[in-house]
Amino acid sequence: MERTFLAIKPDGVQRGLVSEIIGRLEKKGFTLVGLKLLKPSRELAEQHYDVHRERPFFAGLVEFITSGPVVAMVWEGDGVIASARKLIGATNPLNAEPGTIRGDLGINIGRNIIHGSDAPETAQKEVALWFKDEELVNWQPELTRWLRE
Ligand code: D4T
Repeated sequence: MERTFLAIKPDGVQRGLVSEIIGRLEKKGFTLVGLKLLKPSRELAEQHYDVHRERPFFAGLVEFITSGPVVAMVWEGDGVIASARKLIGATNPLNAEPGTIRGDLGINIGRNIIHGSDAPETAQKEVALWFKDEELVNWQPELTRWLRE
């Protein structure tokens, strides 16, 4: 079953948006299989954003992500990687469609509330970076037959 890594960034946690965001994913029908609150180390943040190392916003991004609590999550379901990206919306919240998390709840690219893996390879890498195997729970919601034909 497909899995993705999602993280509510410090702005989302500070603004009290954790339940709103988790609620949207639950209501969509995806399954939460990993969840923890942490203040990421600089090393973890730099590894997570390694592809952006040479970009001008890298230092600020690492500073921001390490500044406060992050809710790190793994969600499971058919097509969850692409679907979660759609639920999240465009990187710049001002360009994100209404109805998406960033479109409804944000106004600034440096405070865009949530991260979501963008492809199967990154999802696999990010799940392994943020979670140990034993921190993930294999379970089947009882309502699966009401969600999937
Ligand atoms: P993440 O990775 O946080 O889910 O965001 P996206 O996948 O939507 O966007 P991204 O990787 O291009 O950017 C990562 C992260 O950097 C911040 N950012 C980005 C920023 O502060 N200034 C910028 O100009 C850009 C492009 C926002 C998200």
